[in-house]
Amino acid sequence: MSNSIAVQRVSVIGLGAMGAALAKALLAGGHEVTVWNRTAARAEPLVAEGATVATTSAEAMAAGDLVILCVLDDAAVREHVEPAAEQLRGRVLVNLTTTTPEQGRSLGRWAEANGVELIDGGIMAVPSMIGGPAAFLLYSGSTAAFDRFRHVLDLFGRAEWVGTDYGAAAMYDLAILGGMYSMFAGFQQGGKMVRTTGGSAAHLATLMGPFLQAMAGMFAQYAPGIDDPASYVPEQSADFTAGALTTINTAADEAGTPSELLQVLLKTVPGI
Ligand code: FVH
Repeated sequence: MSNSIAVQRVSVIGLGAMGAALAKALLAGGHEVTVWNRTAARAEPLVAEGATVATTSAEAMAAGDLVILCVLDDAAVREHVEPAAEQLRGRVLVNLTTTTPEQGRSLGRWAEANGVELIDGGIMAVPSMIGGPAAFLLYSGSTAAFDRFRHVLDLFGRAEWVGTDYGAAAMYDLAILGGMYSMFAGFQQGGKMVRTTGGSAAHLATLMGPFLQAMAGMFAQYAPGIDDPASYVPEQSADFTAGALTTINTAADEAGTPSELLQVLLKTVPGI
């Protein structure tokens, strides 16, 4: 390991598929890693790679200057964090568990009341991507803590700071996932439609994929319509968009593959 990067004492609580990948990245980065998991056997492969295992989650928290939580949900986070206020005081807690923004803010209030510096995070990767070039993670909350430990967090994937609102990382995370699920719902609907003409979803995938990639390149052009609608001049009018969606909706009805999704999309056209 390079002398320019200080070795940190990092604890990882939760060794499911994602927590184990995070712990491995920390070990590969040369840090002193303490781990804990509710089902103890899941810690064994990491101990073989050099991690120290703690016998309780509170013991693991006390062992790290940086404490990373990656458990199932907010309820599991609170179950382990609240009784360990003493062990966490003065430490930096990074919660990479998926939660809602309000749950992130509530944990932020708890952290401030208990002398804990909180960074709330969202992981935009699957476990096999951790540490690779395509992974990025969203962080919000304590700027000082983020600046202090950014070099460690960068081991997981590109660290993207989104603001001091403890709920911001979760909001960006869920916004991105919402876009992803909308895209898959559109592909599902399109696949049903082309099959009525003797086509296939497999063929559609080869056409829709590159087209949507090109369309995603236009997000930046559309962003002012949301950030500053008063001064935004759309490339295509609301009437054009509503007309296109009406035609798609009619085609779906004619094909016997009607979709509430298309009707909902029509309702999202501004001014229609
Ligand atoms: N896996 C993924 O692709 C996604 C990518 C985006 C972010 N998510 C979030 O990461 C959190 C953990 O996900 P995971 O993939 O590691 O999930 P599992 O493999 O199912 O492991 C769950 C771990 O949580 C532990 N756990 C559950 N309940 C409790 C509890 N009450 N107390 C302590 N630990 C608990 C569980 O322990 P065990 O079942 O092994 O004893 C696992 O360590 C999650 O928020 C994703 O949304 C991953």
